[in-house]
Amino acid sequence: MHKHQHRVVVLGAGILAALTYCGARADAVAFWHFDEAPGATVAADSAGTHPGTLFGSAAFVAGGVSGNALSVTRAGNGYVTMGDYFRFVGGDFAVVAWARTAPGDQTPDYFVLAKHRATIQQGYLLGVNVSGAYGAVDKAWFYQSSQAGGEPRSTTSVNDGNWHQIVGVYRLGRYARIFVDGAPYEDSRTAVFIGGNAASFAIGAIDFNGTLQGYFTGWVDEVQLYGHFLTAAQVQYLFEHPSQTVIGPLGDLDCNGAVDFDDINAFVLALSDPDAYALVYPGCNIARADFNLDGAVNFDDINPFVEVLSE
Ligand SMILES: [Ca+2]
Ligand SMILES: [Ca+2]
Repeated sequence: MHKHQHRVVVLGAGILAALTYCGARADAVAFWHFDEAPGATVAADSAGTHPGTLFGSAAFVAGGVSGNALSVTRAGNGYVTMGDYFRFVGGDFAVVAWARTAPGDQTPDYFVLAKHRATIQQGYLLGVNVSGAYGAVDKAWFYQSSQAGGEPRSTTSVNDGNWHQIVGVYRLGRYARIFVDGAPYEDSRTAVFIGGNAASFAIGAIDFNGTLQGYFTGWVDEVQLYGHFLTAAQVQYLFEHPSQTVIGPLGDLDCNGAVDFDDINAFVLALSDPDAYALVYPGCNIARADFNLDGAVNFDDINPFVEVLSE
């Protein structure tokens, strides 16, 4: 690894000019803005092909973190479901949501989003407050098919009545992390293998043996799913730009779906000779080398790239 790091720095010194790219493509697999008008019953997916259907008390309301938002109540069995998609078994993924509760609401078993069948250790979810031995009062947590205690928990309290960005990032064989309101991450746990299940993916509900039940009272907005990890800088960017998306996975410069040492040569080529990079890796997005998200691929991206490889 030291040898590889050395090569990055030395070959990177050959850069003559910084490359500026444009038109970065959105790589989210799903994105629900919940900007529909009050009275509508379907939430459009602006990034993919999985609209959500509103049930019970679920409704579009004004006052979201960006445009309108989704309002649900547990008493009214309100939730939105997209069906059995987004299992994210055997790979990296990230879930991004904005949520808001009434001030001081410590009701247990609040689920902002979930792909989980109750009582079976599989799937994933973003929770608020406690749920059995999982989670913590006032805090957000990211369930990753682990036993209690294996779920990263936020340090920030998220039930103060304000909007909070809650992000779970999962890297297979590495870590599961939770972010609240941008970078840095607030907790990190060893990744557990995500167990697949047939539960419907839902906002504000979890599955009980095939039947969804509303388990959140509050507001949810700008929910995004990614089939790759997000960096802390990307989470921070989304915190500052809730209605936008980011690309990824950053660092996969040879476009084989993994971010590892095999990307070092391609990264060096992207930095030193963008035209040659485009020829060698046709169809690959060179913006995956822009780790600090400043619109340029240059020296400043080397250290964050090395960090992603090593952590
Ligand atoms: Ca919105
Ligand atoms: Ca950059």
